[in-house]
Amino acid sequence: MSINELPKELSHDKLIDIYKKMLLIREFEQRITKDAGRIKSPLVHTYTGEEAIAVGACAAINDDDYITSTHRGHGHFIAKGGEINSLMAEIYGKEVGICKGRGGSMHVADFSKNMLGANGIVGAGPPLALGVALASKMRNEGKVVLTFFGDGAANQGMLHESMNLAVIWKLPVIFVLENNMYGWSTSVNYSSAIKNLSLRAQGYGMKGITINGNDVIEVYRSVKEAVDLARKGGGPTLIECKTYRWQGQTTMDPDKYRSQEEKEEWRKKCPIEAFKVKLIRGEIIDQAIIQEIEEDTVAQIEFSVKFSKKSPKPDSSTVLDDIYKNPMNLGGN
Ligand SMILES: Cc1ncc(C[n+]2csc(CCOP(=O)(O)OP(=O)(O)O)c2C)c(N)n1
Ligand SMILES: [Mg+2]
Repeated sequence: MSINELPKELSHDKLIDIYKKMLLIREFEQRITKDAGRIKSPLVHTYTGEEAIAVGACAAINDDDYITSTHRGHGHFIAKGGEINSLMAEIYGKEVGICKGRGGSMHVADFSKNMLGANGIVGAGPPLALGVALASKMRNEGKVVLTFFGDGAANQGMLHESMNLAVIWKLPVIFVLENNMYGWSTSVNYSSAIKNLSLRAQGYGMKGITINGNDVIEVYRSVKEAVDLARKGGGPTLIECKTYRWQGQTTMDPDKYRSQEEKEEWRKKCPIEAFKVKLIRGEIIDQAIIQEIEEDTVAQIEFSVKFSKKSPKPDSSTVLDDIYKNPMNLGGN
């Protein structure tokens, strides 16, 4: 494999940044998994095994473009440039968390990065993305919106209403379907009669493609093409990324509904290992750089854990802050 197989427009530094972000997501979540019993945030969903999708997709957009996330949102947050101390502190429920410890794992958002939020309601991201894309179009801002959602969400009515409206209004939305083969314990083979969910785009007159979601470069290239089309006023694209979640649905899930063979088969298709091989063959990194990146990643995460543990919880007197405009007068305006 030669460097030509890596996109020419991606600089040496950008390729390393992609690798670092994938590794940061992986190590961040493995660290949370270790502490799962002590973390107060209810239902922590890890993105382990799916890192190439968020990182590849976010590499194809600008800092001022938008994303909407899912209940499995840490990877999207980090991929969009979110800072890990405030993410970790949020998951630990601390005042210095990105949402002041009120949101927890399933509701992380960073408006300063145009990361518009994880979402506990399956399928709720796409309609929000639609509104943001409509605003961008009406203001002539030229910004695009990536909306991530799962194979389970692919069966939600609001996703289909969103896809239809996005096409007829030619909105700059890219629908990024993370098909990890399961919606909780339900196999996609049971919940859908078609093999490739991207086929559904045809019903709305939209381009739809199915790609290898474990290949960060394939994700980048596909999203880039869709983004270029959307910026030119060509409307939305549906990109189905086939992948697999390595852990249970949540860190509390005993995960008895999937066979050991299936899990092992997918672990062999690790997106980070696959990209590492490409980078080594392309002479972008070597063993010394890999070790340096790994050590730095672990150090960043350990710092974020220490920072989170020693930071104070929100004061109980602030429990109604940011919920009601006037907490002492609930009936007022
Ligand atoms: C509207 C709604 N229905 C059901 C749930 C419960 N629920 C949480 S995650 C999940 C599975 C979602 O599967 P998928 O969209 O494939 O995303 P994945 O978890 O695989 O990333 C379900 C059913 C929910 N949170 N919201
Ligand atoms: Mg799924």
